[in-house]
Amino acid sequence: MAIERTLILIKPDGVKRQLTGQILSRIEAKGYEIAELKQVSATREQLEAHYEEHVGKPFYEPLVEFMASGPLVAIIAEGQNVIPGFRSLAGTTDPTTAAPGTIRGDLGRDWGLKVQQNLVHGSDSEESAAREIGIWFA
Ligand code: RTP
Ligand code: MG
Repeated sequence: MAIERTLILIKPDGVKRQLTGQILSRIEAKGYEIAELKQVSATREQLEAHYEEHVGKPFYEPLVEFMASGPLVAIIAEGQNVIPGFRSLAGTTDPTTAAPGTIRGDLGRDWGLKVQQNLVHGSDSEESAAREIGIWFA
């Protein structure tokens, strides 16, 4: 069991819907430590770097536009196995089918919203976490 750091983003839908507090509560209730936290308006450069693995996919442009549509909250969280642990707390990508008990499953809404509006991002590996922390907390 390793103490890890992960990069979490509360996406613009989460901030707009005033779910920041609830999402932070779930992270803290799990026992993860909030090492850094700030609200930011993402630049196009940050988003292009953050989503470089998705360049060219059909959802890339709408995703980058959505992520630039309002402020987001960037967080570095620390804890035992926090990288897979937070992804499990977040739930699967599509909020309409994410399991109950997860952030996306409990709080994600099916109002004809697109799949990109799934409230949170969490790094998917140690390598991604190091890279993404460098983008948002340079
Ligand atoms: P994330 O990176 O945000 O933690 O989410 P994830 O690993 O579950 O999903 P990923 O495959 O990395 O995709 C990144 C984000 O792109 C949007 N997306 N839209 N088919 C689609 O329209 C589609 N697929 C993915 C979501 O916002 C997803 O979180
Ligand atoms: Mg991902």
